[in-house]
Formats: sequence, C-alpha cells, structure tokens
Amino acid sequence: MLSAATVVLLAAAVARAAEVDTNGYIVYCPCMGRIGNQMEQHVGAFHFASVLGRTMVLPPVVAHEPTSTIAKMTAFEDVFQLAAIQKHFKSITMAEFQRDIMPRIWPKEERKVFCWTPRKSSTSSDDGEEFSCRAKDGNPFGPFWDHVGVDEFDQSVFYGQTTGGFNVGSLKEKEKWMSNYPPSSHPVLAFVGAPASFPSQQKHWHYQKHFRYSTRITSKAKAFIENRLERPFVGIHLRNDVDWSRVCEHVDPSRNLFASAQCLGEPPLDVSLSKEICAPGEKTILDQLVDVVGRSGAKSVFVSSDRDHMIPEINEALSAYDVKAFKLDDNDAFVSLAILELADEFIGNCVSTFSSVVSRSRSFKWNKPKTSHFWGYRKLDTRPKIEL
Ligand code: GFB
Repeated sequence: MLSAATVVLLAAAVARAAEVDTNGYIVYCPCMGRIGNQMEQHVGAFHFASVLGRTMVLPPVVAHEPTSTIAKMTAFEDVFQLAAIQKHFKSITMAEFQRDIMPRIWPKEERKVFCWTPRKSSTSSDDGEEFSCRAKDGNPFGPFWDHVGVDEFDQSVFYGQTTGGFNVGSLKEKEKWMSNYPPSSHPVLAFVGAPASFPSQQKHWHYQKHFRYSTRITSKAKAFIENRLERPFVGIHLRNDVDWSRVCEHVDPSRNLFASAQCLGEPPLDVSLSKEICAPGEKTILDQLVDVVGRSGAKSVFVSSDRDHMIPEINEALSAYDVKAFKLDDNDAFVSLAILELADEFIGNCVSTFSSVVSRSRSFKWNKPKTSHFWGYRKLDTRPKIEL
C-alpha cells in the first residue's frame, strides 16, 4: 500500500512528465556521418531550437557498425549527462517524447516532415513520389524514424521555399520560421537531417561545453588516466583509416575542408590547407610530438586512433625522454574523446570532426581553456622550451 505522500509525489511526477511545451518541439535525425559529424551539427541545432524557443527532443547517437546494415541508436542520455544539457536547453529524452508528448500533439495523421527541397530516391528512379522528403528512405533514415515510432509521414514540408535555412541569428530569419510554422499549427518540427549547417559555425562552438559525457564514460576515462598515464600527458588523435586518405586526396589549399576552420579559421585563410595537415606522415607526427613533449615536460602520451596507434614508433621516438605511449584496450571512441579533452596537451587532426569535438571541448568546457595543436600546422605557441 502506497503512503499518501508517495501518491502525491507520483501524481506530481506524472503531471510534470505530461506537461506539453506550447512553444513546440524539434526532432531530427543526426543522419549525416559519425560522432564528429553529428556533434558538428548538434551545436548548431541546439542553437536553432533555443532561438525558436522550442524543446529539443534529444537525438540518439547514430552508429554504423561493420557487422550490421542497420544503424544502431544509442540513447542520448547513455552518452551525455542529461542534467548538464537540461540546465541550459529546454530538452526531453526521446523516450519521454514518445511516451508523454507524441500521442497527444503529434498523432499519426498529422505528422509532417521537414526538408530543404524534395529528396531524390536513393533506391529507385520512380518519380511517383517526386515531391517528398523521402524521410525514411535508406539507412540510417528508415531505422531512425522506426526508432522514434513513426511508420510514415503524412506530408513533406520544403522549408527552403519559405525560409533562409537555419541561420536564425537575425530577427528576420527567426520571424520567417515563427510565421510560417507557428507552434499552434506545427507543434513538432521534425527534420530529415539536423537543422544546422555543416561544418559548424564558429559562433556556435561554445555550445560544446554543455555536452558532458555520462558518468559511465567519464569514470572510465578518469580511471584510465589515473591507472595508466602519468601527468602531465599529451593526448593525440591519429585519424589514419583508409577512408581518411581518400578524403585527403581532395584537399584544396584555398578552401576549408570539414572541420579545418578549427586550426585555419574562417576564410580568407592565412595558412593553406595541405595534405600534410590532413594526413600527416610519420615524420611530421613524431617530430611534432617530440616537440610538444619537450615543451610541456610531459611524462606520458595517450594515443587515440581509428586504425594505427603507432605505439612502437612513438615509444622509440620518445625513448630519450623516458616517456611511453598508451592506448585503450577496447578503443572506445567516447572514452577516448573524454581522455583527450582532459589531456594537458592535445595534438589533433585539423580536418577531422572527431578532433574538433575535442578542440571545442578544450576551448569551452573548462574554467581555464586548454589549447590544442594540430598535425602539420605550425602555429605553435610561444612558450619557452622546457629543458629536460
Ligand atoms: O567522428 P567522425 O564523423 O569524424 O567519423 P571525421 C570518424 C569515425 O571514425 C568516428 C572513428 O566517429 C569513430 O567511429 N574514429 C575516428 C575513431 N578516430 C577515432 C579514434 O581516435 N578512436 C576511435 N575509437 N574511433 C569523417 C566522417 O570523419 O570522415 C565522414 O564523419 C566521412 O562521414 C569522412 O566518413 C571520411 O570527420 O574524422
């Protein structure tokens, strides 16, 4: 038998859970790329939701595993701390949205989906559905909306015809969204992709500070640092799987590529983007690492990589300093990111968005910002070299 006090508390919790935000909701599929690409877009999407005053439905992390043709969805709250996000953004978990909100304000026959322009079919040339967002067409689009619990959408809305996109910094652009799609008639803005630009805009980078890793991830990262590394330590990111070398073949010296604004800044670029910045060779990596270890007096190195961690090569290069390199046994990507953001020094790949998650975190998450260095990019800080 429940006590009267428990019944009151339960009733209050149910009432709270069922409260509908009359300013509306935003749901989107982080359907482009992997962790880094998704984070690039989250920072802009959270800005967009804040400006429109809508509640963000926290999207899952979408992962593509080699053993499956269907993307895997991991709940946002399994990766990030809810409290840290909810302190700054009106937001609810996907599970809460599905359970408490969806049945009340987004019934089956009223589900619209938003895209910039009609999307072409990825699987057939039929044009029967020419003017559609084809929101569930392909992977991870189909699995994502299945995960949300949407069998099909009733209507596609092409917001490119009515708005200038997500650049809602100006009042005029915000007004376009508010007047074309007010919460009263559009309680849920459901997007085929993130409502944000890719790569992220520098003015939104500070939002990264609210994405704090879950206790499970943070405690694994801290335990690794405590048990295996000696401070001060240098964290490095080596993005060297085969997909990456293909990306770096397309480097254009005069233009940014993916996340390269993190070291080169916005155009016009002072330093040209080069293949060596994108895919640094062994000599560049070892020379630069020895340099940063020497300058910082580091006592160990943490290596994060998607393929070759170069542990033997690094240990040999650093043997004179008696400094050793370490990697995670399970190569967990989120634990790696958490370790890199806590490193005393960090050397990342300027083009990779996986590295940009770390550099943004280091710049904005801590009271005292931590600097980042980038392979092949020689704008090293001017602190005096520490003699060993
Ligand atoms: O994060 P991400 O979008 O960054 O994609 P890029 C790279 C993925 O590779 C990560 C894995 O999400 C991880 O799954 N990965 C990369 C790593 N570096 C590491 C690492 O140090 N440790 C671990 N454990 N995993 C872009 C893609 O990658 O590369 C684009 O997002 C496209 O979609 C392009 O595929 C070729 O910006 O580096």
